[in-house]
Amino acid sequence: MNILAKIKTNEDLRSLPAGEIPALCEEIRGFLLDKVSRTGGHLASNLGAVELTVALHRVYDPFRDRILFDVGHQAYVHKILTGRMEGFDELRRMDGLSGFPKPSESDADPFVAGHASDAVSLAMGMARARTLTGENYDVVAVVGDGAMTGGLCFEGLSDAGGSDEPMVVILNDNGMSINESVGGISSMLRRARMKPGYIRFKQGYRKVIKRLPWLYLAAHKVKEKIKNHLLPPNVFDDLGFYYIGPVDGHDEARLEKLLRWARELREPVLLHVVTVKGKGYAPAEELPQLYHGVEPFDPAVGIVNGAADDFSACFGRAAVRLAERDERICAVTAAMESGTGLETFAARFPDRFFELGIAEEHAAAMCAGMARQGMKPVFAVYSTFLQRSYDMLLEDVGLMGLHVVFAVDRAGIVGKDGATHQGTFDVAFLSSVPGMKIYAPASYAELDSMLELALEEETGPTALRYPRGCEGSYREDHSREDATLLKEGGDLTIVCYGILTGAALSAAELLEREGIAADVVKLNRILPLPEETILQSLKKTGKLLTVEDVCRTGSVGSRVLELAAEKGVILSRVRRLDLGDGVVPHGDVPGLRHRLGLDAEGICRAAKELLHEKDQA
Ligand SMILES: Cc1ncc(C[n+]2csc(CCOP(=O)(O)OP(=O)(O)O)c2C)c(N)n1
Repeated sequence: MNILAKIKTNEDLRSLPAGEIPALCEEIRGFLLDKVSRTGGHLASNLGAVELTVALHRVYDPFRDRILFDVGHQAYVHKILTGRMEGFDELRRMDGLSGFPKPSESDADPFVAGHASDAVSLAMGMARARTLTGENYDVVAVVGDGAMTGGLCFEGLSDAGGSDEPMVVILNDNGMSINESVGGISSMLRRARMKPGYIRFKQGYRKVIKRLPWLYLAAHKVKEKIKNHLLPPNVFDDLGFYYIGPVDGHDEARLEKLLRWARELREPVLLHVVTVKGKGYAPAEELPQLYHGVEPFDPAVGIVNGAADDFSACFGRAAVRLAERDERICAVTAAMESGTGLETFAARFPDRFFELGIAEEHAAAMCAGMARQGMKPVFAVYSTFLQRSYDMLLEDVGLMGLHVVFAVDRAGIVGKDGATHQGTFDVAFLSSVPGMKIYAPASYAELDSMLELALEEETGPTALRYPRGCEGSYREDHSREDATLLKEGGDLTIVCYGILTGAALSAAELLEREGIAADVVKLNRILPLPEETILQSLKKTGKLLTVEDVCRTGSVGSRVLELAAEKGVILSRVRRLDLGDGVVPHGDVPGLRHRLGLDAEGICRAAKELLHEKDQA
């Protein structure tokens, strides 16, 4: 680490002799592999973006200029080069360095990032602000070919291309999203990458033009004609961008030159950079999807794939089982095929599997179209990314009362990806969709049979929310009841659902040892609320403790309070254990639950506090 250790400031990096840059890039790769293999994190994307990020930091000043990494999972090198190298020992750990850009961590991070396809819009806003205030800084958006499959990205590109705002969009094209990039945009990029005739022409052209710069303007028009002839129509040109590329994204010196040129053009420029995801670590180059996001592993051995069973895998199995007997069942994903456990479904029913790219809005609307024509679509999607589909949930699915099933994976606290990825808002927004039903499986058995219920017995929009990872101590199956009184006691009512059921039961046992008897009411379905079971218990105890891993607004706890008020059930004491405003930082899931009081100990403590409070009634 001789060179990297010397880079303390952006000035140090800029003044490094060009001859030392390849060695610096190798050191950065070594550092990334060493650290990320210990902590876990996004590996392959960062290995592929080393030269690009170094070039960006030699051309731009990350503290003055605004460099926006789309998604932001590929910003590790940016963190290393902006004074956060030391933090990598605690990457993604509680109170440690975030795995995504975070302005509270550094002024070099202009925005909280984590959801795809927004960087061009953000950059456009910043470019306009610059024009309006007359300030002087450059704006750059780095967007992967995966992120470019998102509709929002094209809204931004359309606006930017039609404006005269100087800005540079760098398309980091590695042919991969988490899995292979899909759709027409990715085919277009593939064709652009594969046009050697044009690249050869451009190389020759560049040599000539270098010697005769006065020829540039006249030659540019001719070049555009030749380019249009040799290349298929380029959507970026058509949108109004000055398109440069495709170029080798691992040739740092060349990237620097092109970035300087792009900056000087003072118009919207799209620089198309071709990189290799996982570059420099053979196993990651070979299987970039496996090394996209990793748990700790031994780099000498590589990832040994002994994936543990989890809710996603269980969902995938159930979907296959049900699709075997009903040809109308289709599975839909927005770029999360492996994450949502749909690999077997995709292989078994290729005609009924639809991977749409990072296109959650399209996915929800597309499912509505399918359902309208008699199919049974299941959209498997992470809770946090389903936020993108809210309007389609309301308009296209809800108002039409269509039978679309939403398999809402990663609901609740997801852990190390942090605030942008926590699934804390789904209960609130799903509850406002007309006609929506929400199931909350707490075990694999419940997920399996609730998916069956959702597909075979429900009719309108139906969601199942389940967490990241494995089932806990609760393994039962009460899917056929709306709510279940799991434990009986007269002192207070604990209302729980989903993965926190185990903790609520353990808390009730801890309370029992102290002579406190709690009713534990488990909701198997949280929308509509199973009113009868809840009211029965509340009438008996008059004291309510709700336990859930969602934001308070629109929570089950809030709805239970409304229910009690409407039905005239007087509660003397109330406590809602939840995630407040829904913003939960990164960290390991058990650690976060402990800190937030959502483990057995915390629930027990809350129950005791509740019982010792003065009566409200
Ligand atoms: C709205 C949204 N949907 C899904 C994701 C999950 N996701 C994170 S990275 C990624 C792939 C991004 O691919 P690309 O932009 O090409 O970057 P690469 O990792 O290939 O460098 C996906 C689908 C997300 N972050 N945001």
